[in-house]
Amino acid sequence: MSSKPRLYSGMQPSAESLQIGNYIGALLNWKALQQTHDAYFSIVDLHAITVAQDPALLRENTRRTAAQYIAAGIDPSASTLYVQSHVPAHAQLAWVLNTITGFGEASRMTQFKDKSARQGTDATTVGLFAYPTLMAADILLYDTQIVPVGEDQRQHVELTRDLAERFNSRFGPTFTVPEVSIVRDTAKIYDLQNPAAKMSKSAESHAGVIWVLDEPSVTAKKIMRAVTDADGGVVFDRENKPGVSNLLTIYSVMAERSVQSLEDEYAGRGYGDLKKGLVEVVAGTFGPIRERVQELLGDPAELERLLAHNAERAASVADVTLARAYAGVGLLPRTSQ
Ligand code: ATP
Ligand code: LTN
Repeated sequence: MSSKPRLYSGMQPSAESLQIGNYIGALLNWKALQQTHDAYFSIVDLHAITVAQDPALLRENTRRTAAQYIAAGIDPSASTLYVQSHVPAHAQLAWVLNTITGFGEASRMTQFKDKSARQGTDATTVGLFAYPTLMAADILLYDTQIVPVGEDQRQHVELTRDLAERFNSRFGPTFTVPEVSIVRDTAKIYDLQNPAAKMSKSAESHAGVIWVLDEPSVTAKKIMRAVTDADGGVVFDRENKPGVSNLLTIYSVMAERSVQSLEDEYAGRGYGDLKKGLVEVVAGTFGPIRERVQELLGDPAELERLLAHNAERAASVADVTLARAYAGVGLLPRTSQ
């Protein structure tokens, strides 16, 4: 086993393209963490089907999500990047965890409360209710020590800790109790048309969303039309100049430069110049990523071979933990014939 701490995170294959907020808030962070951790990243397709999905699109978005993560710097030979449904142990352990999870406990999950309130009782499935126990299975199967997630997922990781402790005390030491690591200091990116709202894949209008896979001319138009203010000064001031501050944040992360150096460079030059500079920087970063994504998607057999290889690596760890959990609760092992 690697001496690096074990890390686990996941993302849903819920769109054709990632948006720049995913790139800055999640991907860059994972790319850095994979250097210092034994990292497992899964594309959580079983979680995605807890809300209705078009089957052909889900398959395509799963490939595209994998391709974008690889193209953007997740190294599939250093990190175990795989598709959740390729490792059956996830669904198997989730079932066992369902049997030690209280109905009231699961009912208190705020993501479930929000999503089910939005969808109504008829569209709310048992699968959506069990979303957190499947996530707990993801984490516990790999003896995970660290789970980097956004604040919205904290409650799910805390449930995972409770379930691990409960299982261990009832059935003997089986699971590593993971630590949650909230990704705080990564920049939050706002919608270009509405800098009060977080940029998001599921935004109602796409006019203020920068997609990783958009044509550079489309991205350029969106940046040139980004909402700013009447003041004209290129100065970071989140409160009074949210639009300009958001552009400066994106520019600073993408160009690996300080906001101060950008303020100095663009002092007295106006927003048009700042936007043009940002267009170039975004095109410079996303251009090669888009090309690499096209290459990877152009050879689906190779991409699938790579994912299958990583799923095997994941399964060899997950199966050992599952066997321990099955034995713990008293399931009779099937002996070989
Ligand atoms: P959805 O609209 O479907 O909720 P999303 O684009 O908001 O999707 P998620 O799939 O919920 O993003 O999150 C994936 C990862 O990207 C998470 O780690 C999240 O913290 C990060 N992320 C998403 N949007 C932003 C943003 N605007 N700024 C910074 N990080 C973000
Ligand atoms: N629910 C998470 C995705 C996710 C995950 C995980 C994150 C599924 N399984 C295990 C960390 C660890 C989300 O919506 N961001």
